[in-house]
Amino acid sequence: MRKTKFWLVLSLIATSLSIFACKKDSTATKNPIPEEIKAKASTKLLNATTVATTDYELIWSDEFNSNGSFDSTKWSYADRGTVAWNKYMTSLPAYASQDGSNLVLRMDNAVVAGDPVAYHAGGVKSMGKFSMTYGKVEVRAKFTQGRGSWPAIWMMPEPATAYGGWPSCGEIDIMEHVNNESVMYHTIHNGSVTNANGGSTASKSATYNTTDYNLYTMIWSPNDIRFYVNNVLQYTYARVSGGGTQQWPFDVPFYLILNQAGGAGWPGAITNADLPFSMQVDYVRVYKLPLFSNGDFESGVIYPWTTWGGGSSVISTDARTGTKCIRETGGETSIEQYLTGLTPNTTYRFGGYAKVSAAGQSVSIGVKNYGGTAVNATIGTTSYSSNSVTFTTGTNNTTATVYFYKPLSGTVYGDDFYLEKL
Ligand SMILES: [Ca+2]
Ligand SMILES: [Ca+2]
Repeated sequence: MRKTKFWLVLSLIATSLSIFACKKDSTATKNPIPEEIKAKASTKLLNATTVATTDYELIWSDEFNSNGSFDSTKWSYADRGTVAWNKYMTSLPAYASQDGSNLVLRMDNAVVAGDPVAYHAGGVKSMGKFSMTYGKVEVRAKFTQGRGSWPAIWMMPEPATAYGGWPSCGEIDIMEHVNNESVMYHTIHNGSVTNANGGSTASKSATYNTTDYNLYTMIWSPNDIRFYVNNVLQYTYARVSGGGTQQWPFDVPFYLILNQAGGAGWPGAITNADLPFSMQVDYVRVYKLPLFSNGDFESGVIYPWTTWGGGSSVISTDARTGTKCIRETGGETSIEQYLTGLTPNTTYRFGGYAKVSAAGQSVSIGVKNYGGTAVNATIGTTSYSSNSVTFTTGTNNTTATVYFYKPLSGTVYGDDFYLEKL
């Protein structure tokens, strides 16, 4: 579906003039499952009645630690097509197989009897077997460089045309790399950012470790899509209020594609001396978003809360616990967190701790858009005290918005917000 990215050709020419060493490393390193995955049962329980709402829960993964064919319950071959990325795809097992530690996707110019194309490349997709809306995707992978190479880790919608043909349907490119560049790319495609040549204005390059594995992470929430390399945030593509599905077609299921490609489109022609190309994928892990997170602000950022009024910041004084809290100052100010994955017809409690800077001020803890009338509770103490609201989701409601709202002037502080399923 992707088209030639002419917009980058000039920079690619410039890059290719300074040719980096072509890497042909293929040594696999087994990566153990981290303790955080093994112990995904939450250690963050606030009390006996609190559900594990603050952790990412692993919902789908492939560690690729077998030998031979990939797991056909999770993947199928990426089909050969007529566009740049898929014109050399093959279903020959030698181009997409496991080596005991990795999924290995290869590309070379070997002669294949009965299939006289110049190159063969391997790729897999989870279409029809796994797709997701919102969550976190982690892919640990390494790949060779080479003139004409184009490995990619990306996602497409399922069904494909929920919002029309490409690019209106949307595309999430978690990682793409071309040729011998020292950077890889995170890119969003949709009807707003993709131009007639197939290039996108929503694209960001990031350096990566060119000689080893890197961890590519994408966190997709109803508010934005965030891309990380080795746990460092590199690019955020935000939903624009009122932007419609042309700007945000990202509220339907998307499936995963892992492929080695090349020889057409963005990277241009292959230099055969640089073959074979390969990508080794150590694992793919997919998590659902926490119901609620960053209630203690120890992350140092407001995300995934959103703000309005402009007077909100995470500060390193006045914390109730830990070292950080949220401060709201100036006029009318609020932070909100959009919750997804709630259970319909279920009662929850949202609460937290707050204090105001002077007697007579107040701040509200509340919930709205859950299928019932908005509810809130106020705090007006000059030292931290708690309050909470309970709400019961509607028959068809799985979302809600919780907030911490200051209606007037003055300064207030909040910390240790929590969500409980009652
Ligand atoms: Ca592995
Ligand atoms: Ca705190």
